[in-house]
Amino acid sequence: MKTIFNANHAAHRAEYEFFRGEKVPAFEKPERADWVHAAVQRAGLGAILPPQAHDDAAILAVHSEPYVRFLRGAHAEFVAAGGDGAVFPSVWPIRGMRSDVEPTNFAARMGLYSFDSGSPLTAGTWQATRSGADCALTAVDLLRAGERSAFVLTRPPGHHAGRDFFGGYCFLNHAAIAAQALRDAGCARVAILDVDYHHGNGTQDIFYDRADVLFVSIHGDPRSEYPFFLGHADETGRGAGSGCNLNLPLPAGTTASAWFAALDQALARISGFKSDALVVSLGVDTFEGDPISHFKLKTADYPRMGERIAALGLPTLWAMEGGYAVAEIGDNVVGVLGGFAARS
Ligand code: SP5
Ligand code: ZN
Repeated sequence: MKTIFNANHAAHRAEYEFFRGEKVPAFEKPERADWVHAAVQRAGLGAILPPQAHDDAAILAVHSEPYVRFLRGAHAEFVAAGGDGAVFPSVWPIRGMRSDVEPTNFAARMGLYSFDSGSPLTAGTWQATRSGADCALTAVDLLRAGERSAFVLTRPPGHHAGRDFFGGYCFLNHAAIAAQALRDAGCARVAILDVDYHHGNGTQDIFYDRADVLFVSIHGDPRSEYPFFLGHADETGRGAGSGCNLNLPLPAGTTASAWFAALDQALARISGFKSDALVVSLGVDTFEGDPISHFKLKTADYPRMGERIAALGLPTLWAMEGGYAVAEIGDNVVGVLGGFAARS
């Protein structure tokens, strides 16, 4: 399996994030991608390639133009107004307020286009996530050329970013960009499987009304786990997309047996959808040693995850999402990909 590596990932680098009003060291840090890169090399998974440049059209197919314009210029705007370091939102348009009028005030626009204060926007955030989109689109090109799978190794992650908002360390939704690009390349139906510990609220947001893209997510129950306000089992899609969204929330403390039972349910739904391709949002924050998550998967469980997913027999694009602070994320990611490659 080929890996498309975002060598610009470290342009996004924040010292701190806010957690319950406290400044804490950032969990989503550059070492994460370096650990995974080293593990890919160590395991001999396959060639590691740079991305090819792609224009903005594929990004604008899933994100709104005002959001992309804001994101691209946000940090420079902050600096021009005298700011330095990372910028965080501080005010949001809650229920009953207007989000249809873009304010001129910078702090107000930070809030309009975000949903949490835990996602530092830094000088290099745009460059890093924009290169991540190029990696995702390069992986789509590889599948179009006949590869059975490709791995997008990038950070910051993407699955919490919606059509017009960032949050959860995510800015552009690389998995969604890839899924839409596969559709535009001629796949009639595309399935997205999100195995990150956290519900992929951004991806769900983007495809919730759509019958051509199935979204399936296994995650910590949002009653107690981030992102809290989406990811419940009764969210099944809307309008034409009714029945094309499946959430499988599991309680904190879930171990491998229950997690893999949910995976079987997820795979049965994907198999019935008869898609032409699969995009996997691959977060390994389901690991028992993850510092911010509460599932109990062990390193030995990850190859089995890849093997089960391979049984779908679909061309598969893997996009790197979460998994934090421990070097095991490299072995866990490569475990999944190696398990998949061994069975396909
Ligand atoms: C892509 C992804 O996995 N995003 C996750 C965003 C989670 N944001 C909330 C972070 C909460 C940090 N909790 C610190 C607990 C320390 N014991
Ligand atoms: Zn996560």
